[in-house]
Amino acid sequence: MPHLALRGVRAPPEDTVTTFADRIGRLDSAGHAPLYLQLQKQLREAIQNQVLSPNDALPAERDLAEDLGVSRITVRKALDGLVGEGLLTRRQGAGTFVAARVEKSFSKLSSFTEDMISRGRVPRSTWLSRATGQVTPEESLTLGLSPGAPVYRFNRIRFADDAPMALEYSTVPAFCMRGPEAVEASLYEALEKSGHRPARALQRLRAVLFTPEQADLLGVASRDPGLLIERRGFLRDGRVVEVTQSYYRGDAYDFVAELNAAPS
Ligand code: 16G
Repeated sequence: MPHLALRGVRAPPEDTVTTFADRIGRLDSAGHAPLYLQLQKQLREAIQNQVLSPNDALPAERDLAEDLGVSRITVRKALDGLVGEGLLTRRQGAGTFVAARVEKSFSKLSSFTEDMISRGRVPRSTWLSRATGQVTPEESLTLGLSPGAPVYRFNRIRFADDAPMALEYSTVPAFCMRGPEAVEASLYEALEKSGHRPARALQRLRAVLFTPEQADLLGVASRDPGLLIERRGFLRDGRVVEVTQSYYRGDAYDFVAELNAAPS
């Protein structure tokens, strides 16, 4: 007798059906934090712990709201914030996805290490050099130091999950830390420990073509496009604590910024 059942097409048993809310964790409607902030936290953690992977689609806002038992406005507000941070991306007509390229907020004063960890990536660096030096006449203006003042220089290749992402050349005044060895995995961690993490920064972004030497270090082709961001970080009292030139791979990074219309 022919076997008529369709093989492999079987509804999963009731208790194995997991909704999106089960994957990211439910919200606590009795909790103190506003629901949109709770949702942002759950999504951030899901991305960081790789429960959600790059390019994963989020359910439609309406479905997500229903699944979580919150309003669509709450969902919209939570997602807007994470799009602004660069963790999620919206594709016209297709929905909201976990960002695959590194979408970095242009207005957030975060470190490379923090940026990668928040995306579930493992940051690492190799040293090109880590040395004590003196301010050049040209640098003295940007750093606000007298020519000849001692500085530390940190030149690194920055990796995420073993993929080279950026070249970084940082100079910090010597008053910021006890010596160049104070910086191990993260410059900002070292600055934070000594109470000199920048509280404000100015950034300039420019398109560049990688030189043969830079391309070699990053494992890309010579004259491939890159983004040069120069960051000048300041303490609250106005002293400059960092001048860094970061050369990011153009094929791996998007810089995003949220803009608000001036109040009328
Ligand atoms: C980021 C910063 C860079 C800073 C570095 C510290 C931009 C454009 N640049 O790459 O200025 O020096 O982080 O990272 O965001 P670390 O603490 O991981 O060493």
